[in-house]
Amino acid sequence: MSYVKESYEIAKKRYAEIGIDTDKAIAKLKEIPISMHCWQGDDVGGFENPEAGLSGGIQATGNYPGKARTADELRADIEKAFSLIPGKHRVNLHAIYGDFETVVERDKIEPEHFEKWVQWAKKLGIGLDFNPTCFSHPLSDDGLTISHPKKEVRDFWIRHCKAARAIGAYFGKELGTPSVVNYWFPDGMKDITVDKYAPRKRLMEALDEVFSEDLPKEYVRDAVESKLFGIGAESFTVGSNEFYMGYAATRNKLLCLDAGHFHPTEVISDKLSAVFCFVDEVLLHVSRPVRWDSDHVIVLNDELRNIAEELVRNDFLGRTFIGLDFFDASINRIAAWVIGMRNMQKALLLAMLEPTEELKKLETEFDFTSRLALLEELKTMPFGAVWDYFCEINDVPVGDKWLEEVKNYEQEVLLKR
Ligand code: RNT
Ligand code: ZN
Repeated sequence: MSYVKESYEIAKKRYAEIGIDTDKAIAKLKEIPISMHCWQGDDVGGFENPEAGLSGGIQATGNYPGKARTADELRADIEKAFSLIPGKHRVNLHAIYGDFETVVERDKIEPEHFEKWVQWAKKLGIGLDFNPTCFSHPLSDDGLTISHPKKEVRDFWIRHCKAARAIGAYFGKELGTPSVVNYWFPDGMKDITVDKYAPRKRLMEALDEVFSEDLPKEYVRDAVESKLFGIGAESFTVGSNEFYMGYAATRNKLLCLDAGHFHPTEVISDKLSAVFCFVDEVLLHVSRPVRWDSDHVIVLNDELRNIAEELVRNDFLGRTFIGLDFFDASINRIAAWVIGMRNMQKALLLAMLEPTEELKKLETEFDFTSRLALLEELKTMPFGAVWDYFCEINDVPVGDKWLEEVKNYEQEVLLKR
């Protein structure tokens, strides 16, 4: 018996003492797909126009070598990352990541530009999610896109969003699993804004137009994503949290909560139980805010654990689509994916290894002493042994062994680009 299995057997007994079945927890964890965002692989550059840079209130910093320059390279990198992450997951694409042979305007993108992604997803047996790209474009230079005062500009972005939605529906139909299409717009203003109502009304009307066609839920789900501020849009954001909370609730859309899009002491873990009172389904953009940046690689910190706890404790997993959203160009990009994906899974597993019913009972009995004592004792339970075993039985490296593989791939593939 390997020491991983041996440690697991002991851990299993320890958890059994507090009424937790570790075999059940790891079986459940295996069934939770996480949508891995393609854009960590190339710093949100895309393949529409290799010369164009990232703009629109978001910024990738760093110049670590080896980023994917083509869709084929990106697919190879994603496969490498997936080979180091336990379970089966999904890939989240942006509209600028098509296999374009010539320059295709954003309002002219078609399913055919994403056919190669679909063939690839079929080969891997995974689902695909999608996003219109409403930044890094001449028609986003004013800082307003779909809420722009000029009708021609608004109409362009409406056409782009409709085209993206059709591609999502195509993914859903082809792959037999609904594609979550997420709409985020950088629209906002740098300085004191006089009229905040007009752009918000324009955003509302434009979105109603984007969603005017009824598409089957089995193919596509629409999600809307709020933000507090962006670089160059420090004073006003059209698509604020209140705006999209109201929009999602009244239009029966998914609300996308990005962990990096709120005031520094505000956390999405606390919002989930409120949002789920009024909205059926939620998309998560799990991310990590640091100062001005909302997109650092996620680490296993308190907030990540709290998000997972909320999902598990309240049985929200069936109503939640978990996606990641970060982009760090200063470290190996494949490692960034692997660290983030594995951390999300660790957080979920930790939450599944909690005796929630018992804790809830203590809380209803107002026995806050026992609640605190138990929560603190849980922190030193042998979680690591369960996680290692989960990796081992899912044929991915245990512990930091995955890093060796990333370093080899860096030598053999990334540094030759
Ligand atoms: C930006 C939003 C958005 C993007 C991606 C690339 O602040 O979080 O989700 O990060 O669409
Ligand atoms: Zn996001």
